[in-house]
Amino acid sequence: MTMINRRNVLFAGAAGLGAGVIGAGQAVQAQTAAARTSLASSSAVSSLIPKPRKVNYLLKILDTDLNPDGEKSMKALTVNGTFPGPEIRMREGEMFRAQVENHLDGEETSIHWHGLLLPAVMDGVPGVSHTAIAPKEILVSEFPLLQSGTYWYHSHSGLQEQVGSAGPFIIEAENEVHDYDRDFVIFLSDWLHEDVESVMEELKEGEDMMSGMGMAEKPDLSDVKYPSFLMNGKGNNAPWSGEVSVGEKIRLRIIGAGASTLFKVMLADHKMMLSHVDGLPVELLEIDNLLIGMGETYDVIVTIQKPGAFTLHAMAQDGSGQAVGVLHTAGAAAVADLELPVWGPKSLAYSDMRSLTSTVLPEGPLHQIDMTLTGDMSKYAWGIDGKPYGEGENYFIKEGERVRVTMRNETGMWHPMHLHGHFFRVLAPGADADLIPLKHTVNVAPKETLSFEFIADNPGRWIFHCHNLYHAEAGMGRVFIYQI
Ligand SMILES: [Cu+2]
Repeated sequence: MTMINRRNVLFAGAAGLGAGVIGAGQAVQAQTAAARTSLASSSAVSSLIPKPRKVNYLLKILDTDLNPDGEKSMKALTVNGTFPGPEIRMREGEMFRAQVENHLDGEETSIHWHGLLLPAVMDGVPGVSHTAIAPKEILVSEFPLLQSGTYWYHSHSGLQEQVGSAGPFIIEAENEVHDYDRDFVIFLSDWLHEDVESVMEELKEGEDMMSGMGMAEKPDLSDVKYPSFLMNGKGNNAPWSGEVSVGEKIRLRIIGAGASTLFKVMLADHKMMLSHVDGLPVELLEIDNLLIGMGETYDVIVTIQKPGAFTLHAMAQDGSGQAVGVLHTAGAAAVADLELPVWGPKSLAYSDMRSLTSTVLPEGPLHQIDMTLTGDMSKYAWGIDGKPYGEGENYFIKEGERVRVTMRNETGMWHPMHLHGHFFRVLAPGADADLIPLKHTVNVAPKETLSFEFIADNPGRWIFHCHNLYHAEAGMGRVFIYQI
């Protein structure tokens, strides 16, 4: 009591007298006490703020020899020595930290977190969000997980994704909407028996030969003829399998990780209930099969109907082959049926999918962007509006705008167009306009015109590109740049 009274008196006296020497000293003392108080209280508060669990993943990009189909050992580029790379499994709301190390010999690399809502500088795209990771260098990224669902990661440097630099990224939901007992990740990819750079060269060389011969544009289902398709990194010589029980509800987290292959997927003897689209939950929808483009993810829930072994078929869209896996009950041999299946009548369409709540965008100024997806197999000059990435105009948008993009695909191929850092509404004809599910990748069919819209709410620079790796490498991409 005595101390406080004396200090108050002295302080009051100093204030009354002006900046006297003694008074000033006392004032400093008082301010220091106040600062201590406020520091003490802020640390008391911060100790009350819940700290999200932070998990670090050490991801080493390595030169590795792989032989996933048992036919030929190939020089691959892996994350931690395996293909697919390690499964990242986190929970919604946690902090994700990745330490990506480039152990390659003289080659740059990168890792992009596909479908994640993150700060632009963490997006992992050389030349857009940051510079490439040089040999012997480390890039640390850290961001909170604002969403849940099935995603993946892959290199965003050249053609590295084709040769193994990719893996699943699963974020379990705080509150799961749809009931299931267990999940399996189904990572679908295509695999080469020749050097990927020479495949790209062959595609480009086809150009001169074909244009020289005056060949007209032909319909194209695929760019590259693949010797093998893989499910969870396994070929048909030793397919992936998972053991299940009758009555069990199995969630299949299907990831379209082909470099240039769309897959048609079905499970023998079972209907599939579509449950999630590009990571996010949707209304359950019963289907027989679905087409998944590069960069898309679909989750389906299947209820195991009877004892036995059931082949999960993922046929390359051009019919040139399939990846297979087996769900089997105990005691049933995990033997895959390598015949192509009867697909069943109900195929998934964008217009069928319904989100759980309205996705109608808030009112706001509309920024319309029109683009034409251009190119053909004979010239192999894929681009937008006839120009490749780096030559065409980028798209300048402003935070808060409602952006609508209309893509006119004048080519004979599918283009799964992927926008980083955002989810959008695909304005598919016939869709329930209120309940259009949010996606980050939209598969545009040959000769189709399709629009999507989103609110510009994640400032920075974001790449938008075809997720056919060879089309992207040839130049089918642009950057969305937020202007201030
Ligand atoms: Cu494309």
